[in-house]
Amino acid sequence: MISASFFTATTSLSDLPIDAKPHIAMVGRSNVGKSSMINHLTGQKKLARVSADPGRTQTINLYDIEHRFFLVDLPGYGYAQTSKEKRVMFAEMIHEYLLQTPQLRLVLLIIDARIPPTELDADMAAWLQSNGIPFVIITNKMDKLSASDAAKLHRTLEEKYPGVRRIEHSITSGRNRNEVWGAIEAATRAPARDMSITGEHSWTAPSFNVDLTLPPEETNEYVE
Ligand SMILES: Nc1nc2c(ncn2[C@@H]2O[C@H](COP(=O)(O)OP(=O)(O)O)[C@@H](O)[C@H]2O)c(=O)[nH]1
Ligand SMILES: [Mg+2]
Repeated sequence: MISASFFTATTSLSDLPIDAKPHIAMVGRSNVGKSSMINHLTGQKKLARVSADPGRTQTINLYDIEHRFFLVDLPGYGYAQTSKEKRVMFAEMIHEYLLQTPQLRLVLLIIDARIPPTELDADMAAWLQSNGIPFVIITNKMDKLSASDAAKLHRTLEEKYPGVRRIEHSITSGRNRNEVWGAIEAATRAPARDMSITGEHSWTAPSFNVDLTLPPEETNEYVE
């Protein structure tokens, strides 16, 4: 078992811990599976609140993982039922967090495999790229896709995001859970962000070719 616990929920960057523990953040549209991902990765079904009605997470939520690093659940973007003011506020909060958190090592950009990448997803990917923030694209809910649709999605994403690492993922089937852990673990070992440089290419992307540190019995054992 991985020891994981809720650490804090806040809307203000000044409330975030100032220690050096790395942050790994999840971004993506509402309902894409960010909170589920935290539960799935930690094997604790009730750690993060998963909801049938989207747009619930309105704070920056930190989860402490083995006192080594934080998984960070950010508010989802693009949920139409949220008021315009709130959407703008969330977007500002997310951008501010991503730009100003020295401990941030990696963003998991989670997209819904069933829905072709939306404009908001594309905007987020472009924004991360232009700010030199390392990210991987996780196509979640792959269990909902036929083999031919999966092949189509693969081609679309290859074209749209050349050179960006992608992980095909499903919480329901447990597919590639270890690969996500591998990316996270590698990122936690990457050098700290240099906050003195801003703008394009300010930050060296962590390398991902690091072995998993999880014991083998942890592999894909999650069942819903
Ligand atoms: N079929 C399927 N459903 C998923 C998967 N991941 C998440 N879900 C469901 O998607 C819904 C939204 O999940 P949630 O984690 O609350 O999304 P969030 O808004 O991004 O935090 C929930 O009903 C989850 O059970 C997956 O891989 N496959
Ligand atoms: Mg959520």
